Amino acid sequence: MKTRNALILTCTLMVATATSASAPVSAAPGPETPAGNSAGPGVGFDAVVPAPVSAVPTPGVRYRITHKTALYSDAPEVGTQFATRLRRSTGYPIPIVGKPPRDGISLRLTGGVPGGDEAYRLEVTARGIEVRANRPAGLFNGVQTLRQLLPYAADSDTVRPGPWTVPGGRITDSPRYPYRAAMLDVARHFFPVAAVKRYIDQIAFYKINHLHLHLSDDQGWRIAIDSWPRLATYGGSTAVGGDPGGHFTKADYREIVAYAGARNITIVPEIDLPGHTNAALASYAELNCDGVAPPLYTGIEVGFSSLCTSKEITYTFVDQVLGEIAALTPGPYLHIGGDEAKSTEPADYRAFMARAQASVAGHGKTVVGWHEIVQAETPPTAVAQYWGTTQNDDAVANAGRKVIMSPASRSYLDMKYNPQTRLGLTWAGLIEVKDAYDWDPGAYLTGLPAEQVLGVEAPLWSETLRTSDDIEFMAFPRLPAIAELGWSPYRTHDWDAFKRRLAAQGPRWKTMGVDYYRSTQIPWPAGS
Ligand code: TNX
Repeated sequence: MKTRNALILTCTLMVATATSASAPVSAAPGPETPAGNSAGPGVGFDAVVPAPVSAVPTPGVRYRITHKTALYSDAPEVGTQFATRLRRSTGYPIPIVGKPPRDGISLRLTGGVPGGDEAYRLEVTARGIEVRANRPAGLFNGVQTLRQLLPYAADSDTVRPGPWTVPGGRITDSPRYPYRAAMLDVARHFFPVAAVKRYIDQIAFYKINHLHLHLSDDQGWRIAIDSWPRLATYGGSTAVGGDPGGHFTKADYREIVAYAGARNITIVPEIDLPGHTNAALASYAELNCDGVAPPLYTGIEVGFSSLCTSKEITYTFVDQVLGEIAALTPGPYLHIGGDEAKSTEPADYRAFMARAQASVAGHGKTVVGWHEIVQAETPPTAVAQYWGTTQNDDAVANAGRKVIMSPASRSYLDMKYNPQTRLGLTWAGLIEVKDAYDWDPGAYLTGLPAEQVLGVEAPLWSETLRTSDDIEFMAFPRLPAIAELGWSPYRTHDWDAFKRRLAAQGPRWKTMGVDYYRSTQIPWPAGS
């Protein structure tokens, strides 16, 4: 069988340069650790990912979280999450109090922080820690930074000895782009709610603020649709390789949306149209031009399926499905795929996409589509997601539409790191950490005006992935690289600095049980 691997063979072999581990460091910061700005190795102001806009340590100053430390928050959800986390690892009570404490942590919506809803200011003095923001999203982001200033053990699920020291200083921070996303393909293999929540926790730590869920494909339909129930019950019954299928009930989906929302993440649901639809075509014979339902599909070939663009029932189907998804989704975007419609004639593709986009608008949402969508007429608000392997695509660059940058040869988390990587594909090349990091989304696509870039996304396709361990191994450490491209000002872009900051994440992932790829490009601390 021809697979994607055979489709694009230009795969540059990156030779991973072995970097010797830096000075041995211990994961147990304490008074013996070097004095100055750091509460311990890898937890200083110079170890935060994504790099903040400005971080100024106060030499010699530190705050210590103790059994007396209390927490105040103007955003109850953000405060509760952080206090819960601290209680688990420190064993301290960390009471939530009604006004900013004298000795403690204050998360305050004071306004006046430059940089918008997601911006924050963080100040650590000997007396306490204060995060200020305009909106809860900013406080959430500030807390993620604060977590990286704490000793590694602070993210443990069990009580650890401490001490719980935070280096003194001030951080002022806000994002480069409003859209910073990860994508999870739950169609090729299904991942249950718990696995999606686990990934949400992991990506939120790096200030990712959108999770694109690829909910339907040839191999499976993963969301219950009341008006077309067989999509989920039959179309969702299998997966790649004959592995078990599954689908989200509407209650499951709402649970994911709420969980994500509490972590500053907007869900972007994708129903891939008009290709990548075998699961739907298998579920309902009337969606096929010949009226015959094909069998369910468990291979990884692409481009063979298409909805029947000449049948009116197809548009009823599309409108009802998108209507139900829109009703479940508080975020502004509906992703309608549009990629690799190799079995749809170009004219039919354009006509179909025009109507599908009208449906999206009719349900009050903004269209996102893979970049092929620019071949159809799009409303001015439509967003194209670039997934090409080159830096040249005039049709996308000149479309006058916002673009999400997810170039496959840089940001596809399902590409292997090296020829030996046990998971993943290679059609877009091998992607080592440096390849994932070392590009500029604002200047990557030739001719695309910088202001047209809405942000970045790191898609994770799941043809070869079955478990959370698999997800984590492919996403870490590349996801934080893409997250940094989305958040940090480009003037902070520096591979040598990044790899040191990234190295400091290793012990955190180890503490959290995240199964990451120990790239030889990164000087991981000993023992991580
Ligand atoms: C391309 S990128 C696809 C997916 C595959 C992926 C595998 C895009 C829009 N389509 O259907 O899962 O490659 O890497």
